[in-house]
Order: sequence, then C-alpha cells, then structure tokens
Amino acid sequence: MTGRIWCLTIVLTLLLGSSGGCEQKATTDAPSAGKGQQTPENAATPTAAGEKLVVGFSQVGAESAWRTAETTSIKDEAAKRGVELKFADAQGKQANQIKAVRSFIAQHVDVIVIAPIVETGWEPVLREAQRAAVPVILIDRGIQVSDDSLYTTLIASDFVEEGRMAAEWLAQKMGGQGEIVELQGTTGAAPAIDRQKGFAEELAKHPGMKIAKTQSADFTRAKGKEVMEAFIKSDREHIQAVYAHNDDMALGAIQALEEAGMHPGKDVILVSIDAVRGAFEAMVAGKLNATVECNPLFGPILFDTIEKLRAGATLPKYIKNEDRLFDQSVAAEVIDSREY
Ligand code: GZL
Repeated sequence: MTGRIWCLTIVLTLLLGSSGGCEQKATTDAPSAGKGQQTPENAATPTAAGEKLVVGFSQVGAESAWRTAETTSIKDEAAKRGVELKFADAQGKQANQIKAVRSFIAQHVDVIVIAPIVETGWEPVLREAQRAAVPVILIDRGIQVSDDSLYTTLIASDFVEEGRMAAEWLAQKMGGQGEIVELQGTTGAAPAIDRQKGFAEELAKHPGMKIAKTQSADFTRAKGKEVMEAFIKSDREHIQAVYAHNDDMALGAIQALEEAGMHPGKDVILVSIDAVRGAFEAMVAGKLNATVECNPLFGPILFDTIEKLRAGATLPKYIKNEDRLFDQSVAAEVIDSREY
C-alpha cells in the first residue's frame, strides 16, 4: 500500500520533469520531507544538514543493574554522536511506554526506540507510528505482532539460547540429577518467556532433573529475595539448585539463603543470566556458580543501525547479540575486564 503510494509519488515527480524510477531506493529519492511528514514505510528521512538527529527512547525502567548499564550505554553513545535523545522511563508499566511513544510521534522525532516491557499489546501504537512514518527500532526485547512491517528491526540476545546454556551447564554440574527452583523474570516479557522455554527444553534431556518450583520475581533483587524466602519456607530440604532469569534475582536469592543459614554456591548451586559486575563479585566470593552473559551495551550498535537506516540500507529483521557463559573458575581472572 505505502509502496504503491510511493511509486505514484515518483511517477508524479517524473511527470514534473525530474528523473527517477519505482525500483530506486525510496529514501534516496525522497523529496526532502520534514520530520513527521509521510515517507515510505520504515524509511528514516535524512535530517537537513546541521539539524540534529532526534531519537525517542522508551525504556522499561530501572529494575536491574543490567537495565542501568543499557540506559547508560545508549545515553553516552547519543551524547558522543551529537544525537538528541528523548528518554522516557516507563517504570515497568506498558501503559507508560505507549504514552511515551505517542508523545514521540507528536514531537516528530526521527526514530523511535522501544525496549518493550511485555511481548503483546503493541499493534495499535505501532500502527500510529507507521502512519506518521516514524521508524521504530526494538531493542533488547521482542514483541508479538501479526504484521512485522510495524517495526524496522529488533536488536537483542537470543533468550532461548541463554536458557539452554544455563540448563546445560547446570545438568553437567549436578551430574544430571537434582531439583531446581526457578525465579522467572517479568510475566509476559520476552526474556522471561524464552529463558523459561530454553531452560525447560534442555532440561528435558535429563530425566533425573526437574523444576520443583517456579515463580516470577519481576527481574528485581528485592523480589528475588522475597520469592526465595517463600521457597525456603515451604520446602527447604529439597532446594538443590536455583535458576534465576537474571543476576539481580539470583543476588536476592543468595541473601535469602544466607539469612536462612544455608550456603549458596556450595550446598545450593545457583546459575543466572546477565553477567553484571555484581554476579562476578558473587562468583569470586563463591556464592554464585555461573552466569550467562546478556550484553546490555547497546549504544554503539543501536546508533550504527540508525545511521544505516537513514542511509537507506535494508536492515535484517533481527540483529543478534552474541552471549557466552562464565562460571566461578574464570570469574577472578575476568572480573576486571568487565565493562558493566
Ligand atoms: C534482557 C533483558 C532483561 C535482563 C534483566 O535483554 O530484557 O531485563 O536480563 C533486565 O536484567 O531487567
């Protein structure tokens, strides 16, 4: 539909005497539209010389050390490149994110970046952005939409793979035998859904291992501690291992285990995801056994991607961050080289 309108625009341009063709890249041939004017789907309009690129970023909140590292990386990179960044902290509420996106559209930003709290409920506002011809880049978490032209690209880790890595490591550590309690991330969030899925899939290969209890602790340290306290209260004897969807929840669980007189890292094995500094410190102290990296340093790749988009490049629908697992055996040697 948008493509047809675009071809028509070029035909009209030809009739008026300019050169061009429908097969040519829409962005390069675009009559220089001002911010917020109709342009082809997902095409970022080049900003006039001297004009600052304006990016609206709707962030999840500040629930974890990982999140803080992501925010800092994006803010620092924007400042370094002279990009005006409109930053909106949604404080964990999707309704706030939707409001922020609407306000970015109204302000005619050049590009909207969203780290979506949950996977569903995005279509209406993304259609509004599409109608206003503002390209949307998803960062760190994916969404479910019936029409993937509603966003330009997703830059994120493969959370299913992260879950698999954690399970594979744990199965090996526990010799294929044992009961695990799971601390899930935010209900409905892509990393919670996929880290649970990948872990369960891999664990199914080990019939001697099972998840005894699983509950959301919302990716925070405080809730990780709270949920772990409840697990300890109800079934202390059976807790052999903890799988936490992020390091912050694992650090909260460590606190709960210690307060209950248990020995995290020794009589209870813990594996989590993110590889933040606090996790390395806990590994060096012998309290956390392993963590799977999930890189939050999105700044450089995000603004490189925006630059490519604005230069008219066709972007892949998914740009993957590569992750790896670190365990206690390498923690002391690696900790000083960690950037977050
Ligand atoms: C990962 C992400 C998660 C981190 C958490 O991409 O969305 O959210 O693992 C964070 O620590 O809060």
